[in-house]
Amino acid sequence: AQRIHLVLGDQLSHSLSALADADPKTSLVLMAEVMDEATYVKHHKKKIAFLFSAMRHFAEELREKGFQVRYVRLDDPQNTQSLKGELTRTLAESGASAVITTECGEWRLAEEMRGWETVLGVPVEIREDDRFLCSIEDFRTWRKGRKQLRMEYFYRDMRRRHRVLLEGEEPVGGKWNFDAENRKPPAAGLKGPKRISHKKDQITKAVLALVDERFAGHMGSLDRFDFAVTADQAEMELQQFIDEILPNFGDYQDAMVKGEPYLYHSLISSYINAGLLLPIDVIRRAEAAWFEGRAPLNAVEGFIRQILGWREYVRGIYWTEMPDYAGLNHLSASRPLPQMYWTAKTEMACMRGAIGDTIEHAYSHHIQRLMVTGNFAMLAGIDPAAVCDWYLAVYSDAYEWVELPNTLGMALYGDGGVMASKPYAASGKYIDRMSNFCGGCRYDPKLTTGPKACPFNALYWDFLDRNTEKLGRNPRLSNMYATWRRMDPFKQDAIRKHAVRVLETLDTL
Ligand code: FAD
Ligand code: DLZ
Ligand code: SF4
Repeated sequence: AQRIHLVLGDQLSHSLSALADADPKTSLVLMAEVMDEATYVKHHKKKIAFLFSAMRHFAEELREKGFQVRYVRLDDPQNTQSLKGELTRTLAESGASAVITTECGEWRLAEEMRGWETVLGVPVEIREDDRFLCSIEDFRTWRKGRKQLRMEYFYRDMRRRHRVLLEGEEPVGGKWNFDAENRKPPAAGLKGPKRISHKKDQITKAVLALVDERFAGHMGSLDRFDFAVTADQAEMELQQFIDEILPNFGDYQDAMVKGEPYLYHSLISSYINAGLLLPIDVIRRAEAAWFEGRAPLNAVEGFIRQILGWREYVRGIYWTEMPDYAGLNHLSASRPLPQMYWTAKTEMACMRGAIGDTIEHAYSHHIQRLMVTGNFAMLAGIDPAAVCDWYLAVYSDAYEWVELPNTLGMALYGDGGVMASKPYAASGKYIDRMSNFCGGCRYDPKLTTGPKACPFNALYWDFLDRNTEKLGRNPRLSNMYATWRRMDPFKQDAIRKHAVRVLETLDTL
């Protein structure tokens, strides 16, 4: 072979730029399962199993298309366990004289890649990842000169640029954003539809055995493994979503129900992020469902906004803010991550539910990530680096380009307002309104102090009080600060004291 085309674990798309000119005669496609990538954080077992199985299936598909593929398994005795090591070995054994790849999703690896040409001694071409709908350069241009970055304006530009849900130059339905119609609390007895569980083939079974053996100390169990591991299977899930689930997506986007990890969410983030589905295809399918009258606009617009808006926006923020972004800690939070994040052992029913889903499925839906585990970490002043490492490890869709802005910026306000115009801080009252967790909880969302008080409540006021200097002038918090200031000083004092007790006993809540 003359050229090596390196395909990473989250680049499993046949249209990948690194494969654009791959030629069965002169190209060698390299894919490698390596400990470096599997352990830079302790990824959830299901995340590793999903990726390894999807990688092995993708390699098979490439072989069927006639490509030469060198696929290095984790337990291959020759495996150097690093991407650089595997490239070095492959170059030496194949005599190839160039490497081609697609830009990767994390700064740490992108930095390393910039040095590969020197280390490997051959040209290394790093191509743009054109599966995204906004290039990093376009995002840089978009944000230039803007004092405040807001997703909404970026999203409108993306709608126009890709001509999505437009009538001439205007948004269909007369509004760009139907978010106000996407905040229904769950109706009593709300249950999500039954999801597809894919049959495990020999490849998946072998991967599950490997992961079970090699990653025993990582979070999660492999007992039930339902993931799609090929583009065809991911397509089945997308089809089910568009036909049966999307019509309700809008209404229940922010709802939380005990024992219902998925509700009306799409579960496609792991597939889009790994390359099994392309964002533009997903968007067009949802758009068609509206044009054909199969789903209401608040659902379709809300869903498209997540993918064409938020997903591209956070990626742009990541690459234009890194590397400093990862070290930001605007609220100087420094407490260690409570043990409950690893065990789900807590009497707080909402935390037990959200973390329990995470341990079981390597998934928890957006509002649980943001308003339960994220909100709690922010209110309790947990060290953002520890929180970000947790999110990066435990979700099957987590790569730093998407995890970091969502966690540090959106959930923790650790970037001081680059991502969000105010902290997404909320007390137990919000969780009580949007979920049915509180009914089965040892704590009471209506109480702020005393042994039965919901820990979110005192922490909420204490968080505002503690951070007055940094947050007190934010106009979007002025009502809350006014309420706090009007409160009887004895009550304020009792709340502060209760918050201290909560913070001292985080591991026993
Ligand atoms: P749906 O609710 O069905 O949404 C549809 C799609 O929109 C998703 O598949 C995803 O591709 C996209 N999307 C929705 N919200 C976001 C968002 N905020 N940012 C980027 N894309 C979005 N998403 C990840 O893909 N990887 C992560 O590591 C990740 N970490 C997060 C950490 C925190 C603290 C928070 C608050 C959110 C995080 N998200 C992350 C965003 C979001 O929670 C997930 O994309 C979503 O829960 C995935 O489930 P779904 O496919 O069922 O999504
Ligand atoms: C997440 C992950 C894991 C667990 N394992 C591998 C691997 O063995 N080989 C590989 O090429 N990629 C893996 N990945 C995905 C990479 O970590 C991902 O490509 C980078 O973090 C950049 O996004
Ligand atoms: Fe969560 Fe508080 Fe409700 Fe318990 S009472 S479920 S801790 S919000």
